[in-house]
Amino acid sequence: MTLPPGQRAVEGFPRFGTHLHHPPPAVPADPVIDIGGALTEPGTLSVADLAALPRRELRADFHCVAGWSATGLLWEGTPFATFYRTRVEPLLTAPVSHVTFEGLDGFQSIVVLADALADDVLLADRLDGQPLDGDHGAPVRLVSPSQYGFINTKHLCRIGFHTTEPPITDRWSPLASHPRARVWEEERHRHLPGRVVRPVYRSLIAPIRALSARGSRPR
Ligand SMILES: Nc1nc2c(c(=O)[nH]1)N[C@H]1C(S)=C(S)[C@@H](COP(=O)(O)O)O[C@H]1N2
Ligand SMILES: [Mo]
Repeated sequence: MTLPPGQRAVEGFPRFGTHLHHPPPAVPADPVIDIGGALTEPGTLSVADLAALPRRELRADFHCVAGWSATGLLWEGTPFATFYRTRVEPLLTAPVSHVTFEGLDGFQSIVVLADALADDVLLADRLDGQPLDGDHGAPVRLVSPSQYGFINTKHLCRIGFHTTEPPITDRWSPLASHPRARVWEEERHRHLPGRVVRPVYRSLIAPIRALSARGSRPR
Protein backbone atom coordinates (compact mmCIF):
# COMPACT_ATOMS: atom_id res chain seq x y z
CA MET A 1 0.00 0.00 0.00
CA THR A 2 1.41 3.38 -0.97
CA LEU A 3 0.53 6.48 1.03
CA PRO A 4 1.15 10.10 -0.03
CA PRO A 5 4.50 11.59 1.08
CA GLY A 6 4.90 12.07 4.83
CA GLN A 7 1.76 10.10 5.81
CA ARG A 8 1.56 7.11 8.22
CA ALA A 9 -1.34 4.67 8.43
CA VAL A 10 -3.32 4.49 11.69
CA GLU A 11 -5.66 1.76 12.92
CA GLY A 12 -9.33 2.63 12.40
CA PHE A 13 -10.62 6.13 11.75
CA PRO A 14 -10.20 8.62 14.61
CA ARG A 15 -12.50 11.60 15.09
CA PHE A 16 -10.22 14.58 14.50
CA GLY A 17 -10.19 18.32 13.91
CA THR A 18 -10.29 21.74 15.45
CA HIS A 19 -13.60 21.11 17.22
CA LEU A 20 -12.61 18.31 19.52
CA HIS A 21 -13.28 19.98 22.85
CA HIS A 22 -16.97 19.88 21.83
CA PRO A 23 -19.20 16.86 21.31
CA PRO A 24 -20.44 16.48 17.70
CA PRO A 25 -23.15 19.07 16.88
CA ALA A 26 -26.83 18.09 17.20
CA VAL A 27 -28.43 17.28 13.84
CA PRO A 28 -31.89 18.80 13.20
CA ALA A 29 -34.76 16.37 12.48
CA ASP A 30 -35.04 17.48 8.83
CA PRO A 31 -31.56 18.78 8.04
CA VAL A 32 -31.08 21.17 5.11
CA ILE A 33 -28.09 22.68 3.34
CA ASP A 34 -28.25 26.41 2.55
CA ILE A 35 -26.93 27.22 -0.90
CA GLY A 36 -25.69 30.75 -1.43
CA GLY A 37 -23.33 33.09 -3.24
CA ALA A 38 -23.41 34.09 -6.91
CA LEU A 39 -26.88 32.65 -7.57
CA THR A 40 -30.05 34.17 -9.02
CA GLU A 41 -31.56 33.38 -5.63
CA PRO A 42 -30.18 31.63 -2.56
CA GLY A 43 -31.87 28.35 -1.76
CA THR A 44 -31.89 25.31 0.45
CA LEU A 45 -31.64 21.64 -0.39
CA SER A 46 -32.84 19.12 2.13
CA VAL A 47 -30.42 16.34 2.94
CA ALA A 48 -33.19 13.91 1.90
CA ASP A 49 -33.43 15.52 -1.57
CA LEU A 50 -29.66 15.47 -1.87
CA ALA A 51 -29.66 11.74 -1.09
CA ALA A 52 -32.21 11.18 -3.90
CA LEU A 53 -29.76 12.49 -6.56
CA PRO A 54 -27.64 9.90 -8.40
CA ARG A 55 -25.26 8.18 -5.98
CA ARG A 56 -22.00 6.27 -6.03
CA GLU A 57 -19.66 4.36 -3.75
CA LEU A 58 -16.03 5.35 -3.34
CA ARG A 59 -13.27 3.30 -1.71
CA ALA A 60 -10.52 5.67 -0.56
CA ASP A 61 -7.88 6.47 2.05
CA PHE A 62 -8.27 9.61 4.21
CA HIS A 63 -5.27 11.82 4.93
CA CYS A 64 -5.09 14.37 7.75
CA VAL A 65 -2.58 17.18 7.25
CA ALA A 66 -1.12 16.33 10.68
CA GLY A 67 0.24 13.12 9.13
CA TRP A 68 -2.13 10.22 9.91
CA SER A 69 -4.03 8.30 7.23
CA ALA A 70 -7.08 6.04 7.64
CA THR A 71 -7.05 3.43 4.89
CA GLY A 72 -9.70 1.64 2.85
CA LEU A 73 -12.79 3.64 3.84
CA LEU A 74 -15.99 3.00 1.86
CA TRP A 75 -17.97 6.20 1.32
CA GLU A 76 -21.37 6.55 -0.30
CA GLY A 77 -23.18 9.67 -1.47
CA THR A 78 -23.83 12.07 -4.33
CA PRO A 79 -20.86 13.22 -6.43
CA PHE A 80 -20.31 16.93 -5.80
CA ALA A 81 -20.13 17.42 -9.60
CA THR A 82 -23.63 15.93 -10.03
CA PHE A 83 -25.05 18.27 -7.38
CA TYR A 84 -23.22 21.23 -8.97
CA ARG A 85 -24.27 20.53 -12.57
CA THR A 86 -27.94 19.86 -11.76
CA ARG A 87 -28.71 22.13 -8.79
CA VAL A 88 -26.25 25.03 -8.94
CA GLU A 89 -24.98 25.70 -12.46
CA PRO A 90 -28.46 26.60 -13.85
CA LEU A 91 -28.80 29.32 -11.18
CA LEU A 92 -25.36 30.97 -11.49
CA THR A 93 -25.12 34.68 -12.23
CA ALA A 94 -21.34 34.68 -12.85
CA PRO A 95 -18.49 32.17 -13.26
CA VAL A 96 -17.49 30.53 -9.97
CA SER A 97 -13.86 30.13 -8.84
CA HIS A 98 -14.20 28.95 -5.21
CA VAL A 99 -16.67 27.00 -3.09
CA THR A 100 -17.06 27.31 0.69
CA PHE A 101 -18.32 24.43 2.83
CA GLU A 102 -19.61 25.20 6.34
CA GLY A 103 -20.40 22.79 9.14
CA LEU A 104 -22.96 22.96 11.97
CA ASP A 105 -20.01 23.47 14.36
CA GLY A 106 -18.85 26.63 12.54
CA PHE A 107 -15.95 24.91 10.73
CA GLN A 108 -15.37 26.11 7.16
CA SER A 109 -13.26 25.02 4.20
CA ILE A 110 -12.54 26.95 1.00
CA VAL A 111 -12.09 24.83 -2.13
CA VAL A 112 -11.01 25.79 -5.64
CA LEU A 113 -13.95 24.89 -7.93
CA ALA A 114 -11.80 22.72 -10.22
CA ASP A 115 -10.71 20.65 -7.18
CA ALA A 116 -14.30 20.29 -5.96
CA LEU A 117 -15.38 19.01 -9.39
CA ALA A 118 -12.84 16.14 -9.40
CA ASP A 119 -14.23 12.64 -9.95
CA ASP A 120 -13.54 11.49 -6.39
CA VAL A 121 -15.36 14.31 -4.55
CA LEU A 122 -18.58 13.27 -2.80
CA LEU A 123 -21.25 14.76 -0.58
CA ALA A 124 -21.25 11.62 1.54
CA ASP A 125 -23.95 10.45 3.95
CA ARG A 126 -22.76 6.86 4.49
CA LEU A 127 -19.47 5.32 5.63
CA ASP A 128 -18.67 1.61 5.59
CA GLY A 129 -22.30 0.68 4.95
CA GLN A 130 -23.80 2.77 7.79
CA PRO A 131 -25.31 6.27 7.95
CA LEU A 132 -22.61 8.78 8.93
CA ASP A 133 -22.34 9.05 12.70
CA GLY A 134 -21.70 12.21 14.72
CA ASP A 135 -17.97 11.54 14.94
CA HIS A 136 -17.53 11.46 11.17
CA GLY A 137 -19.87 14.19 10.00
CA ALA A 138 -23.62 13.47 10.33
CA PRO A 139 -25.79 14.18 8.49
CA VAL A 140 -23.58 14.73 5.42
CA ARG A 141 -19.96 15.73 4.78
CA LEU A 142 -17.62 16.64 1.98
CA VAL A 143 -15.23 13.84 1.02
CA SER A 144 -12.27 14.81 -1.17
CA PRO A 145 -9.70 12.07 -0.60
CA SER A 146 -7.06 13.69 -2.83
CA GLN A 147 -7.02 16.68 -0.49
CA TYR A 148 -6.08 16.85 3.20
CA GLY A 149 -8.72 16.26 5.85
CA PHE A 150 -9.29 19.94 6.64
CA ILE A 151 -10.91 20.39 3.21
CA ASN A 152 -13.41 17.59 4.07
CA THR A 153 -15.96 19.62 6.07
CA LYS A 154 -18.27 17.53 8.28
CA HIS A 155 -21.88 18.27 9.35
CA LEU A 156 -22.54 20.36 6.21
CA CYS A 157 -25.14 23.12 6.62
CA ARG A 158 -24.10 25.65 3.97
CA ILE A 159 -22.35 25.63 0.58
CA GLY A 160 -21.36 28.98 -0.97
CA PHE A 161 -20.35 29.70 -4.56
CA HIS A 162 -17.91 32.59 -5.07
CA THR A 163 -16.49 34.51 -8.02
CA THR A 164 -13.19 35.34 -6.26
CA GLU A 165 -11.19 33.75 -3.43
CA PRO A 166 -13.07 34.41 -0.15
CA PRO A 167 -11.12 36.08 2.70
CA ILE A 168 -8.61 33.70 4.29
CA THR A 169 -8.81 33.82 8.07
CA ASP A 170 -5.60 31.86 8.75
CA ARG A 171 -3.30 33.51 6.17
CA TRP A 172 -0.79 34.79 8.78
CA SER A 173 -1.25 31.93 11.21
CA PRO A 174 1.88 29.79 11.72
CA LEU A 175 -0.23 26.89 10.42
CA ALA A 176 -1.67 28.74 7.39
CA SER A 177 -3.26 26.02 5.32
CA HIS A 178 -2.51 25.49 1.65
CA PRO A 179 -5.33 26.63 -0.68
CA ARG A 180 -5.18 23.45 -2.84
CA ALA A 181 -4.18 20.97 -0.09
CA ARG A 182 -3.43 18.17 -2.57
CA VAL A 183 -2.02 15.18 -0.71
CA TRP A 184 0.21 13.80 -3.47
CA GLU A 185 1.85 17.23 -3.91
CA GLU A 186 2.22 17.47 -0.11
CA GLU A 187 0.54 20.89 -0.08
CA ARG A 188 0.26 21.15 3.72
CA HIS A 189 1.19 24.78 4.28
CA ARG A 190 0.43 28.00 2.41
CA HIS A 191 4.01 29.36 2.52
CA LEU A 192 6.34 26.48 3.54
CA PRO A 193 7.20 23.19 1.79
CA GLY A 194 5.17 20.28 3.13
CA ARG A 195 8.15 18.20 4.20
CA VAL A 196 9.50 21.07 6.32
CA VAL A 197 6.32 21.32 8.41
CA ARG A 198 5.83 17.54 8.79
CA PRO A 199 7.41 17.23 12.27
CA VAL A 200 5.52 20.26 13.62
CA TYR A 201 2.16 18.94 12.42
CA ARG A 202 2.94 15.42 13.63
CA SER A 203 3.64 16.74 17.14
CA LEU A 204 0.04 18.05 17.26
CA ILE A 205 -1.60 14.63 16.80
CA ALA A 206 -1.30 13.42 20.41
CA PRO A 207 -2.62 16.61 22.09
CA ILE A 208 -5.50 16.87 19.60
CA ARG A 209 -6.46 13.23 20.17
CA ALA A 210 -6.43 13.79 23.93
CA LEU A 211 -8.97 16.61 23.43
CA SER A 212 -11.05 14.28 21.25
CA ALA A 213 -11.38 11.70 24.02
CA ARG A 214 -12.86 14.44 26.23
CA GLY A 215 -15.14 15.87 23.54
CA SER A 216 -16.68 12.49 22.74
CA ARG A 217 -17.77 11.87 26.33
CA PRO A 218 -21.39 12.81 27.00
CA ARG A 219 -21.82 15.60 29.53
N1 LIG B 1 -17.28 20.42 10.65
C1 LIG B 1 -15.99 20.04 10.77
N2 LIG B 1 -15.41 19.39 9.76
C2 LIG B 1 -14.12 19.00 9.84
C3 LIG B 1 -13.32 19.29 10.97
C4 LIG B 1 -13.96 20.00 12.03
O1 LIG B 1 -13.33 20.32 13.07
N3 LIG B 1 -15.29 20.33 11.91
N4 LIG B 1 -12.00 18.90 11.02
C5 LIG B 1 -11.34 18.59 9.75
C6 LIG B 1 -10.07 17.86 9.90
S1 LIG B 1 -8.69 18.74 10.31
C7 LIG B 1 -9.99 16.52 9.64
S2 LIG B 1 -8.52 15.70 9.66
C8 LIG B 1 -11.19 15.73 9.32
C9 LIG B 1 -11.31 14.59 10.30
O2 LIG B 1 -12.42 13.79 9.95
P1 LIG B 1 -12.90 12.68 10.96
O3 LIG B 1 -13.20 13.35 12.28
O4 LIG B 1 -14.08 12.04 10.31
O5 LIG B 1 -11.74 11.74 11.12
O6 LIG B 1 -12.37 16.48 9.37
C10 LIG B 1 -12.26 17.78 8.85
N5 LIG B 1 -13.59 18.33 8.80
MO1 LIG C 1 -6.85 17.26 9.84
